[in-house]
Amino acid sequence: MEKITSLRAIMKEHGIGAYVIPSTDEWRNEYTPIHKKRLQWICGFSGSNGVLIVTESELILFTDGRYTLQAKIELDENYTIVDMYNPSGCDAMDSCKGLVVGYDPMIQTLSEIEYYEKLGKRFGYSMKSVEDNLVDVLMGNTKNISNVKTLPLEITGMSTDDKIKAITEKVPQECDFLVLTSLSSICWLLNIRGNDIPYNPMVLCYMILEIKTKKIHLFVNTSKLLNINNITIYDLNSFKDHVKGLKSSKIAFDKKNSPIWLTQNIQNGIDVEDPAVMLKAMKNPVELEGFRKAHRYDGVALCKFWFWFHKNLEKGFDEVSAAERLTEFRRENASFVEENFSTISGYGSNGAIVHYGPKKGFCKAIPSPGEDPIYLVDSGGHYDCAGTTDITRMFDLGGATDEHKTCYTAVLKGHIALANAVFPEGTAGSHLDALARYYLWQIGLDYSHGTGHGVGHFLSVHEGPQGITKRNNVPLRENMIISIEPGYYKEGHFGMRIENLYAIKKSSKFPGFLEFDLLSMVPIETSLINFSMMTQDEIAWLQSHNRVALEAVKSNLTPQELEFVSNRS
Ligand SMILES: [Mn+2]
Repeated sequence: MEKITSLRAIMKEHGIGAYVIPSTDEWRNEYTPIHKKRLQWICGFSGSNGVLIVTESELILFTDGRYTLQAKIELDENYTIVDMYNPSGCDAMDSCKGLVVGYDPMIQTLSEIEYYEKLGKRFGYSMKSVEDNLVDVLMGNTKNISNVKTLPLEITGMSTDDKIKAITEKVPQECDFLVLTSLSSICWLLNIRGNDIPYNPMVLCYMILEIKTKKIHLFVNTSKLLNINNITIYDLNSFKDHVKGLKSSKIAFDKKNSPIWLTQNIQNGIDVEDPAVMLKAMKNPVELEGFRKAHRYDGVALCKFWFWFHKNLEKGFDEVSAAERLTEFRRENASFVEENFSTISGYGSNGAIVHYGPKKGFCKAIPSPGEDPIYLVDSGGHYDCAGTTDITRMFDLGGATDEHKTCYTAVLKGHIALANAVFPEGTAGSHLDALARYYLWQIGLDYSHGTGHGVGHFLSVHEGPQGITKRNNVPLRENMIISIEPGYYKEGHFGMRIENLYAIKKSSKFPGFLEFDLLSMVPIETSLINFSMMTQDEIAWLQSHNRVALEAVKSNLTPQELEFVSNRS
């Protein structure tokens, strides 16, 4: 409570009665670097999604259903814990009645502050932008040094010069500058990577581009000289002063996705969609080749893990040690860099928790009596060859019931229906989403997450703008990468999800049409299938899928591993 007491004193100095502390950072990272974990530092809550409102007398933590239980364990009785997605959850803002509520404008976006202000009208408080981050004032020195490396053309397939040229063409002619605040956009554009953030090989930075001269001003804390034309490097902390120094120049920036500070401080702003987003979503041939290579490497690791899992069932292990073993198999490949999210290793009822992350000491032993005999593993890796993978498979521990098989088969049929789809150019993910759900719907089942997401090239595993969801209206285009991952979750029992990544390519059958091209190289378990539910075409798809995947990995498997995987698929 000492930290909270000190914070309240600083709040008073700044003339605010409440302060907003989100779990995310200035770049909206889901995985925040350690020195940006302000929420955890101030109160001890370690969940990846939360907002703490500190008033003079109260402490209110908003989080989602994944973390409410964890919050109760990590926080004491002084905290009120609120489920942020519960419709009545915002009633807790009544505690701010009559107060001035401060926030850090580099962390919050315009739409978030508009939402707080809307609630403020209802609950009688007002919002105030506070330039200094008050938690940073207490934490002291929070400067990090970025280890920046540049990627060669053999991996990126496009030089920074060419990328800069391509994006400047997308910025309105009258603009003098373009300000970029998205890490994945900047890292892609400059062909740089780093290790500031867990799971995402990016560097903490901002960028200002002079449109006419194509001069690059990069704000990053590094002592390295970067071999990039036209670049000047500045201290990360000087970004705001530089923007202010541009005064009446015409400055393009993505208003919706940038810190609200830019909207508040740029006099002559022009709202543009971040021009790098669409360009980086459509992979070039070199990037696609990197993806294919990474998927072959990753398939080997998954197949070895699959064999290991079954061979060690008798001895037993747990969800965490299984996830660790999978990482070791990935690490056997010299090109493996790191995982791109924390492995979801869920056995039985834990498989039904969509974002489950096992913790040592709290996870299930495998096998355990009374558990449903299904194991779900969703994981992915970054490889510096370079590519990014994301895959979900289920393993059968033996003794699956008709219900398990019916659900697994419905999920698989949905996956196949979508993966097999041929669709006209201009089709968006929202048009295709129902294909993956159709067979589940016909037996009264569904899943509450999206069906597919874009994937970054050695950046972030979740990348827009495309997606296969009920709401995503971005047309799917050739050379985009997307996941297909329908699932079904029976709370308290089991979870099912079959996920592959695909590249989108021109249809081989019809001009003007597109189709999916398989990237993932991991056979699909067949022992959980109810074959009487499958059509001949579906069986043919599955056989071809498993044959292609096995062919890609077999030379790197031992005879025992190969025999095992062949028998299971
Ligand atoms: Mn995924």
